[in-house]
Amino acid sequence: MTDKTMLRALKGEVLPTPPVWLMRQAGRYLPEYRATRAQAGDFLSLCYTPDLAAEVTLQPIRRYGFDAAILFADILLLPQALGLDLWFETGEGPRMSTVTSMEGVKALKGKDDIHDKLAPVYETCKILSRELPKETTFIGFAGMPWTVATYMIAGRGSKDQAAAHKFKDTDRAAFSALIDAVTDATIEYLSKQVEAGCEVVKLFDSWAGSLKGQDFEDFAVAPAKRITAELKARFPGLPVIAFPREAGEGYIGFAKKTGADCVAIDNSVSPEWAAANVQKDGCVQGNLDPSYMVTGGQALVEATQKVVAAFKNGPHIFNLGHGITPEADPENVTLLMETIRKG
Ligand code: 1CP
Repeated sequence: MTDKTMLRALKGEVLPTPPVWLMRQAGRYLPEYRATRAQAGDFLSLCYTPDLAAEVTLQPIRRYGFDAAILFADILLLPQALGLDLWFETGEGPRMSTVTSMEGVKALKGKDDIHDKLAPVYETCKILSRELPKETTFIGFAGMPWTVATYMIAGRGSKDQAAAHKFKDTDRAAFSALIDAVTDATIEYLSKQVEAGCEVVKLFDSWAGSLKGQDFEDFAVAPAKRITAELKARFPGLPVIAFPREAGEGYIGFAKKTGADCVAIDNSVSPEWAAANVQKDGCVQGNLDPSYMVTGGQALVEATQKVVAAFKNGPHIFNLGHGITPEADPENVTLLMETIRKG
């Protein structure tokens, strides 16, 4: 049996204190992150410079002793490797060239032609698998096809994913071909991360909540199932965490339907609801509201205790319901860790 608490929870063990890490734990709320990002020059250079990407991955582990580290990269590197242009507008967010037709899908690179561009990411994985503390679990990740496709279709982030819904509803064949192309490439990308030392993979479907009914089954559940099955065939025993964010009722049965070992839960549902409806099938991760990391105080302590208590009878990995924000106070993360670890 491993002494890595996160791997134990993923195997279904109920631990006296849940393992903990935070989405976006390497990020702008940390002064040391801002310094390394300045050294890199810009965000994409940081992602593609293995020594610096490894350094920012390690920073929150050194500061807080989280039980897991997540590879520093971004879900949008994969579409870039598939041939799209990607850049970040200062203060606004990602921008990329778009795919809006079958011709556009056909013009993408093949699933086996992505690795030259992504080689620095695999190098970051190799550095981290050597340098992480022995008790720290190393998580690789990718965006899920629907979420990645929303950026490829709109060329940017959007609140309602309207452009992607329009493409899906007007040219289902081309849209499905795009989802298949991203699914195939994601399997190859994650396989290389695992070969380079990642011990767990997390599938981020940040915009799954806008898929309803059969669309949720076809474009959130089915790709997660295919990616999970193929990775587990290649790497028997590899734990997979799925995060169909804001899926609501869609969280129910998601692990069984996809084969994922753990379902990450956002904070739009209560931990009590998630314990009763999702944790009954296995490990869950979540789901403190990230805003407590900004506001702190006794409210943070009580909300944290409430999450820990709600999930204490089953396998649980403590996390936020979404990424920690740049406005978070690093001291509040210290308070969070003290609250969880003193039990
Ligand atoms: O200015 C900066 O330093 C860039 C901010 C930033 C960071 C720190 C971006 C831009 N990406 C990242 C790293 C990142 N992104 C990680 C690794 C680090 C960690 O978790 O500690 C991961 C796992 C992601 C995943 C990611 N990127 C998602 C899925 C998770 C989620 O937050 O929902 C998404 C949707 C993205 C796209 C993206 N990248 C960056 C931004 C600002 C965005 C969101 C754009 C939008 O709102 O649509």
